[in-house]
Amino acid sequence: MTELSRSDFPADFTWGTATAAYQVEGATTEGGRGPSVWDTFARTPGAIADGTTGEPADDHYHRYLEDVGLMADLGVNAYRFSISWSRIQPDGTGAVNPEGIAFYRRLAEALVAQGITPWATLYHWDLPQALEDRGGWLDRGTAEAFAEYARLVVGELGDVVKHWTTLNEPWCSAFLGYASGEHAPGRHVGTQAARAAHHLLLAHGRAVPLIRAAADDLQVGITLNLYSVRTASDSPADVDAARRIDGLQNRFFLDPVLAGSYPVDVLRDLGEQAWFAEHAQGDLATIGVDVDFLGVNYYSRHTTAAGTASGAPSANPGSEFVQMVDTGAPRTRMGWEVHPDGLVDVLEMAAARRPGLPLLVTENGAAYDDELTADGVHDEERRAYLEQHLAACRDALGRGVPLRGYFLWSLMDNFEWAWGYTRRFGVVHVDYATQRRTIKDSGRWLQAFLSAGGRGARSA
Ligand code: IFM
Repeated sequence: MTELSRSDFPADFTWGTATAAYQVEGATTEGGRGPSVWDTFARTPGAIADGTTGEPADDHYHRYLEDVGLMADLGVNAYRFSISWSRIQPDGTGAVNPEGIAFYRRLAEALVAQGITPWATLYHWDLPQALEDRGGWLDRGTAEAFAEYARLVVGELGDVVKHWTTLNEPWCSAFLGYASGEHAPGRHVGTQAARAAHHLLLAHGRAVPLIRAAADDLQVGITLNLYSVRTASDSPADVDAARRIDGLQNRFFLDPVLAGSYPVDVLRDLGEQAWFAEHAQGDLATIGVDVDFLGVNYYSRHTTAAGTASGAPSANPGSEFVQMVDTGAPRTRMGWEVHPDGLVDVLEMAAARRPGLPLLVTENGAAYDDELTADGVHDEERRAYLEQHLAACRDALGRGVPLRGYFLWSLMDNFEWAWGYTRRFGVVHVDYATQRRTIKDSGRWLQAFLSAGGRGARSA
């Protein structure tokens, strides 16, 4: 890898860190916040590896000024955070809770004061529990409720927050939430989880025009988690396994959002053709609404071979037809293989769908165990992961991909969903007993990388 420099990237490149509300905020019963599906799920015995919840997480709700200070210290020019729907509408519908809005206004204004551009995500998996009680994402009405929530939030904050993402990783919301049940709300409806995915995408499509109507200088997009998928061999069975995974993981979301259609082969794999013909086809124009950017979250590559068809179904309905092949690549503490080239693959995959559409890596990062010593927090593997993936971003730019920014996951260690606090992704270490923050070696490396060649402009 040739030496990496900030000057390899455009001067107006967005350099950010990312978090999500339930993973960092804590204060789950303060400020008028109502319960979300994650509050309920995390209290379910056995749901979370270490038996913890998002309380108090990083106490970001109270410590956001310190955290904004850390971002300024790192030298980033953007912060991607999410808004907790149940802070804004405690039961998912009705009037805005002024205390919820006030928190996000304080946060956004503190960011702007430091020259850090706020990038808000409206939905990062924490559905108000009251909406789940009415069917959650399996109910079409949730899409309408989301559109109204989006309209209200952007109407309140659109003067200070100019960059809006509707959804984060709808694949996870739908398939981890409603098929495998590894995530809230922990349901197991099998292939019908695809209907939840459709309602999520409909929510996105309904919200975009309402967001745009709030002000004429807003940028709006959606974030998808994409995987580079390789077949283990050219055998027809292995190639078909790759088709299945690429279909459900990537094309099932990219195609409706960017190309106006659902992939027919995936609907066939799922046995959901009839439901989609009756309930979804008419929504494709709504879902395919123009966006200003696409956010891409990338962590790993899948190398796939044909399965035995007798394996246990998992998050991917139909995954019994697929086996994941161990390529021998190093793995992170999540068990995810490290393949920086896969980031180029997914960016090119997205760029091919709608040429010219600005792309941002809205998440990329790695969980590793840190080494704590008297002189700091050492995490060479995370630093190397970051450097390798930034090099992949540079390669993607060199190949003509319209990449406009990179957000590192994550600013700081936080509640890693079903893994609780047992997995650390931060470039800032959090001592959960004291809430003390310490910039890790990876964060120091990022700081040095960003400061060489100047701080750069606030992101456009
Ligand atoms: O922590 C999550 C984040 O909330 C969504 N994308 C993947 C991250 C790591 O698992």
